[in-house]
Amino acid sequence: MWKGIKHALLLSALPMVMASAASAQEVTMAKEAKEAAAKVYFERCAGCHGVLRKGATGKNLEPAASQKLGQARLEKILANGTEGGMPNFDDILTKDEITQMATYIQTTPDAPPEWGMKDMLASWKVLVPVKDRPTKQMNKINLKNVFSVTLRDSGEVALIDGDTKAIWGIVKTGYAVHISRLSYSGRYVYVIGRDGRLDMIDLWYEKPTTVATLKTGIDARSVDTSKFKGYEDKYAVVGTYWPPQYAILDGQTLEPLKIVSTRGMTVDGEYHPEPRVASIVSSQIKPEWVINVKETGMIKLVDYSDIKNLKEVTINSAKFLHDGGWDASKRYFLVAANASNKVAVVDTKDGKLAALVDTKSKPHPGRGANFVHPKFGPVWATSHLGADVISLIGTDPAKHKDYAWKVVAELKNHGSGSLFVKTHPKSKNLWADAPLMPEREAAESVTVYDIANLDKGPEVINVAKMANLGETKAIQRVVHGEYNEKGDEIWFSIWAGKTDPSAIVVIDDKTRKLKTVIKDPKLITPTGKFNVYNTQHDIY
Ligand code: DHE
Repeated sequence: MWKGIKHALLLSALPMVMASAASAQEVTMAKEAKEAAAKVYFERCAGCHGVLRKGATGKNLEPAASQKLGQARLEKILANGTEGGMPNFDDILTKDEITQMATYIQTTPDAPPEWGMKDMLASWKVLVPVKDRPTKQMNKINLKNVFSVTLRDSGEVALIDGDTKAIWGIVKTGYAVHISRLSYSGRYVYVIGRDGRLDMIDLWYEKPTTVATLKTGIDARSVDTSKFKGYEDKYAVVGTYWPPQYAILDGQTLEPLKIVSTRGMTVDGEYHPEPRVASIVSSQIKPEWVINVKETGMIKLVDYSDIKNLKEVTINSAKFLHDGGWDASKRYFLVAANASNKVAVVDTKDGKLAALVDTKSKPHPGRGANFVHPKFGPVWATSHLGADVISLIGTDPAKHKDYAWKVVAELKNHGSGSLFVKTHPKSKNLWADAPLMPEREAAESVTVYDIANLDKGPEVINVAKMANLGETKAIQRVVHGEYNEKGDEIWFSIWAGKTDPSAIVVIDDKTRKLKTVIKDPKLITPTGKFNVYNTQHDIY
């Protein structure tokens, strides 16, 4: 029954999995209340705590753990959040929803159904066959400077012309759509929804047009494409949270070709039933994807040159793997193992773990930020969910051996609760947000450093004020900096409530002054922004 519904997850009617601990009491809820809470849990909580509530970025919420905290304490945590990065939900959920959720997480979790090849094939639609698609670009847009912008709560992406700042098109996508990635050629945008729906948008039409769609699972976060010479635009790969697996797809039509389960043993040697696929990146030096499995702490190097006889190298790292990016040379991939307070470094040339680097609490880099430090040489930066620190890690073992794979400097961020850092090869600035801070001023601001003069300290800029949207009850969280193609503008999203006005603030990178504010009633809860050229070429 999960198959037909995208996000109304009717957990209560499914068979129970085993009770998690003998000490836990059986907490029950009325069917309707449980269904409503299960839906909210899936939409708001499962990402961090897992469908089976075994914990990852968030804590274990199986009954034995949650019942120890008890109803009143759980309600308080849900309403106010915690210093450890759990957001406050009092401006998102009603009081009743918070009460229900506190009860729901004391009940026994239920396992959703599987999603295999038959389900995928039944959901697969090629809306425009390859032979009927344009053979040349049919619009005059500078495609390299288009931004695919997640409109989180409307389940859409806005394709914005980065030159004119006009919305070129708005395309319906999956539920609470998460990220966009580009085909090697830059022609196709692949957009993954949290409900596992993948949409493939062709930028060669007069208006951006969805040419194929596929439901890849029930819960998903990541997608990428094949980028190695000879495989350009050939494959796409999607990682799902539920079921825990990845699927290799035809890059032109999204036909599912192969599904690989990620269930198995953790780095501690224990079986995990829900090892979710977190970030995926595509190598340009080998026909290979780096697939990061959150709960097991295993990093898979998947060779796609022969998908019938698929070769996987499995690298032990640390738990729980989340997001990450390439170093400037694109040989090393750095990924946050956020619950271990570490960044794992994979050497994709040698197919080995290069290092596990200790960081402050819960690193969260997005794709990170690469620049040349005046003293330490090439470094990659991450900010943190659990600390007001931006860590710089040396990435050049050839010429700066003493600094490689060490935190060489820690810069102060204006808050913890940070999600993304950003710079650009042509920029002199390093930016960091802190949207999950419970305090309005911090969540609405960003920190910016002059890379050549880091000792000078940061400037903290209130970006929400620049947008001038007026007062809203919800915090106008400033999230996810993304550069334009030239690297002379940085764009930030203003992420408030679903019915609040939203905007994208475009800042002149050189002067750090407002350039323009993109406002439109159709820009509903913009969050991630993916510049075509920078995403296509992994520039960050
Ligand atoms: Fe994300 C990237 C998972 C919540 C915005 N997010 C990622 C990636 C993963 C992930 C695994 C890496 C994908 C890749 O590179 O292949 N995100 C999760 C969660 O599990 C989590 C914590 C909870 C959830 O329920 O989903 C979560 N993420 C959020 C948000 O609430 C954010 C801030 C707003 C939104 O739109 O949902 C958000 N996540 C993003 C963005 C990226 C991302 C913008 C891509 C960053 C980049 O620059 O590449």
